Amino acid sequence: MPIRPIQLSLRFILPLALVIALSALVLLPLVDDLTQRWFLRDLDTRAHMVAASIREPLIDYVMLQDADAMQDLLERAAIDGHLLALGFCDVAGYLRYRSSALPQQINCRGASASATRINQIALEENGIALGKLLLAQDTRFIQRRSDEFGFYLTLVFLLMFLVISALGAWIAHWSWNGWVSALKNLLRFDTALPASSAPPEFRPLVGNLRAMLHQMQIERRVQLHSPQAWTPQKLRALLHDELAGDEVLVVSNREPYIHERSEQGIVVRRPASGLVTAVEPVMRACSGTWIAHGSGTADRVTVDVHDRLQVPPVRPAYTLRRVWLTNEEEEGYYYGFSNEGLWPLCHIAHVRPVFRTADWEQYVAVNQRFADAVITEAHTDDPVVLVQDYHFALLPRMVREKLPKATLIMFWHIPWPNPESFGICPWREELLEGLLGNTLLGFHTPFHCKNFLETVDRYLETRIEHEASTISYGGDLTQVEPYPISIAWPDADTAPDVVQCRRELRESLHLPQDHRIALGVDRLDYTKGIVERFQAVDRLLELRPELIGRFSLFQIAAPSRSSLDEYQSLEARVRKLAHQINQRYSNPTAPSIVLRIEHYDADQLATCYRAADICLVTSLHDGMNLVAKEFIAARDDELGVLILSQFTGAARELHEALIINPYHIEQGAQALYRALTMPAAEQRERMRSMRTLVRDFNVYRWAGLMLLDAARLRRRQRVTEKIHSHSRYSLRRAV
Ligand code: ADQ
Repeated sequence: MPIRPIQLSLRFILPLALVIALSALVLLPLVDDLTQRWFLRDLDTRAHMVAASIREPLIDYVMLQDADAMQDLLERAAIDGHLLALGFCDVAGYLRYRSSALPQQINCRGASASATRINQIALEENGIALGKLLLAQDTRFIQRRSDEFGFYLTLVFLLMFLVISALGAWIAHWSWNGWVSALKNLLRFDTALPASSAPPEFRPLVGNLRAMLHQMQIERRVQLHSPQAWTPQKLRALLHDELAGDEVLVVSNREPYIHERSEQGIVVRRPASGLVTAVEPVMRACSGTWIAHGSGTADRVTVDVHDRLQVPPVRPAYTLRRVWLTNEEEEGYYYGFSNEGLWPLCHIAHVRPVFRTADWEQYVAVNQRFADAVITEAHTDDPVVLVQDYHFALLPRMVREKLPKATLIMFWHIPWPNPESFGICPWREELLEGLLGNTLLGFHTPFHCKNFLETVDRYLETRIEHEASTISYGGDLTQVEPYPISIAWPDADTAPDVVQCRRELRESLHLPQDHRIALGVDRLDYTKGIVERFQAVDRLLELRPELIGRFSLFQIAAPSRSSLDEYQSLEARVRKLAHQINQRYSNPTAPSIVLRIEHYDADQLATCYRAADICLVTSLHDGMNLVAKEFIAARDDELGVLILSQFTGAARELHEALIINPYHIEQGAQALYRALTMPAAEQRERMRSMRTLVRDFNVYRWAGLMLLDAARLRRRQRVTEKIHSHSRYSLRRAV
């Protein structure tokens, strides 16, 4: 028996032994006393019976004073059992007659001998006292019997102790084994098992235990894969070790390289997209296939007959498979349902979502087109498919139906709203069902995960394990986890000198060299709070007129979704406001707002980040916001101040930024002033801390953690399949 069950048994046995020993100590004298009293009572009864039986002749012989007859009668009566002897005392108290065995010490005044019980029974006839009959009985048998009784009782207690102990030890051992195996099942963390399948005594613990394990798993993941170690090499090694070279496919709407016709011929462009920024380094590391919409004017002429090409153009590392969409499809699926419906639905930015049936139909059809492309591109029946963003909520279930063994990982790059907000979508159930085709569903923050679980709980009949963060629906299990996205840490050696960047930027903008610059870099989108940013600058200059001509906001806004009315009117509003502010604070040295609505390439952006004094991120709602992290990564001089909206996912990580509510214009203005006057030492302290975080928690870690989880889920799925096929096989054999 292992040590633990022995200890456990002793815990039962020792108190039991103590209780039994105490009971014996208390009970044995009591029982002894009781039996003695019973036996004495028996002797008394017997004495009275003997007296009654010889009463008649005794009276006669007393009256006749017949000494011989009397002697004979007493001798005969004394033959019986325990009766030792008899005697007769006359009324004067004189011992007149006695059987021969009556001990000498006994007399009529009550003197007694040891181990002898004396009964004196009065004799009278017709009311006249004749004397007393003395009956002496041997009491030694009482002690003998009492000793025997005590012995047997002790034996019973001992036996009782042994039997109960053995039984207790067996029950303890048996329960221990039961608990241990029940615990083992729970610890195996098979979240597919409902809490109700645990033994009843464990049910209250299941939730806590699973939540604790889940937390431990997350912490272990973070600790084991030390963030510093996350590099493209490490990610490649992980893919090799954990996914054993399994096929990796990425699906996104936006392609990482767009070929455009221009006056100089065909040029390659990198889109301004946080998603592309994040996923591209991952694809470089794992050399899979990226399936995306071919949106460039020269895209068709740069692919092979299978619509594929190798990218990046300079040093190809993976395959880009382009999917073509008609104008009608793009209108309905991309502009309509995705960007007029889902985008405003998920961002609380006070722009109403628009839902049209025709857009929905295109969304379904295009999701099916991309799902078909995944199935065609997959060389195996169990690829790892990384689905990107809200354009493909239906695709995971579509792929799952054709490739049930595939591991589908989806990352939702934008926020997930609360159930009430999401509930206004007419196709909410279909979208949720589609998303639950995923093996793993990732969001930027735990808050978005919580919103998603609550939304599913509200609108679908599913089994949700909140502690484990899993949803079971139609036999599929979806794990929902936060994976805060990040950027690839730039190579410091290739970065241009900060002083040179400052000079170049100021020269290119025709600003004096000591001009203070706050930088804004965004897609031109109403969620980015560009209008609020301009208003903050307006207020700053109003409050601090000494800054006019000495400070400017340089806003680079990449045109985005420009065919939508909402975006067109935003552009008009942004242009108009910039113009008005520049008019208001008109100054010969510099405009207050320098607005460039254009796309910048990565090097140009890096120069701007390094040249600016401040980076201003004022999103009204943002899943993460990579601009904030890019700015920090670019500042190897450890200077510069980040002003960051509290409504970005990034604000949950970058605590050393100046966090503001972008709706509060004065707060924005104050933050700008504080940034402009912040001592270099404070800037360094804040920047250093944020740089450590962004460097360690980089995009390789983001992808690595997702892929690690996917590998774990994949292993579990394979084991489950094996168990199922084994049990099916055993069943067939049995039948
Ligand atoms: P976006 O809404 O596109 O991303 P963001 O995260 O800021 O927002 O990424 C924008 C990217 O585009 C950055 O890499 C930036 O450098 C680039 N960019 C912006 N303006 C540019 C310009 N004028 N020229 C060139 N490049 C420009 C979505 C979500 C975010 C989430 C990302 C990643 O809305 O919340 O952080 O996906 O998941």
